Amino acid sequence: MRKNARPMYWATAALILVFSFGCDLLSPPKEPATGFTEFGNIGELYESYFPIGAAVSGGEYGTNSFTYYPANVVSVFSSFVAENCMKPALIQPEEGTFEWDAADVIVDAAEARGAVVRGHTLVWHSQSPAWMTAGTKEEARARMRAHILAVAGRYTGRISAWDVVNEAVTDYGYRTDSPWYTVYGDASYIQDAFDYAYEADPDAKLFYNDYGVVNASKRNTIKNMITELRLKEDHHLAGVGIQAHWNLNWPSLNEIQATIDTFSDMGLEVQFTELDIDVYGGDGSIAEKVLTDDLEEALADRYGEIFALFRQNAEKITNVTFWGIADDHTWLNRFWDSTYHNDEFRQNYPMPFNTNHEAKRLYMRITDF
Ligand code: 9MR
Repeated sequence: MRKNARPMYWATAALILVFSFGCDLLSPPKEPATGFTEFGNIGELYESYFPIGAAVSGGEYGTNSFTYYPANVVSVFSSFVAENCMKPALIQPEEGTFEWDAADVIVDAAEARGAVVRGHTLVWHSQSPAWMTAGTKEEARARMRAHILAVAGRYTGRISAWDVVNEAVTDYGYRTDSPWYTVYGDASYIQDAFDYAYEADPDAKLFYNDYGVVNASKRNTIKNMITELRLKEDHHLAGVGIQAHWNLNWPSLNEIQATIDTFSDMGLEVQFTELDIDVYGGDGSIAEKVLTDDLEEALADRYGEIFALFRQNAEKITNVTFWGIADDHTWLNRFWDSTYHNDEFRQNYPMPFNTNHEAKRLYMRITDF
């Protein structure tokens, strides 16, 4: 038995070796094959078109994008926006208690780089503390004014554009279940928000920001809201922020063009404020993907056609911002089927940099024109 044990051992070991080597060859790479460590500065390359921005963290939830990402990655952006820390629930969690640190980090870091800052957001139905809209309309109204004067007032002259009101409509009309709509009893809170933002910072461009704007019904609803509330004529509206949470197939370039033209024809600026391409199209039933060569190429084609369209419309577009920097930090890793899955993770690939913080092929494509 002992004599036979040795050949048996080697045969098994050899088999294991061959098997695992073969598996290595067959299994997909853990990281994309195409990570570019040298890349052009997209902010500079687009300087004559529009600023190129990224949503960042300033230390809230433990991450400061300016120290977390390599310096050569962060420095390609010419515009920054707070992904979370300027939202009402984070910046004024309790009445009169302001958490400025993370927001200050972002504004200071952006200025030190000569980048502009978008402010996001002053009035929203989500991430809004309950105390702010409690009680009577006049109480809520006074709190809204105090909030906007404090937040927009702190950064007067330092914010290029404020998302004054975020997501106030559905596809067909006002979002009547927003706590702001509820406590006011109508949509006039939107007018107040713009008036207070102008009072706080008359130099900032004041924006209405929303998702799904490329859908004809939502686009028309927003157009009707702007007209009905006389936001441009009487309340200092400068432009519409199109969030651009899109995917590989939707929306069509025609829909994007029609959306740009709709608001530009109203005399408004257009900004693409939260751009990302979801490779799952929001479908939770699709198994986690690997960033293969084909997927890199599909993303590069998609971003390539979108940025070509943006460049063609440069006179109407005044900012294009990615909703993040790299694939390791994106809300889309936890969002599918229209729901946040805080305890689950599915790697998505919407950002210009990969999880190793190398430029993806899409980055090379949109900087090659
Ligand atoms: O990316 C943000 C995520 O980290 C937050 O958990 C989430 C809370 O609602 O908000 C995300 O940002 C949203 C933005 O503020 C408004 N448009 C939709 C964005 C993605 O949900």
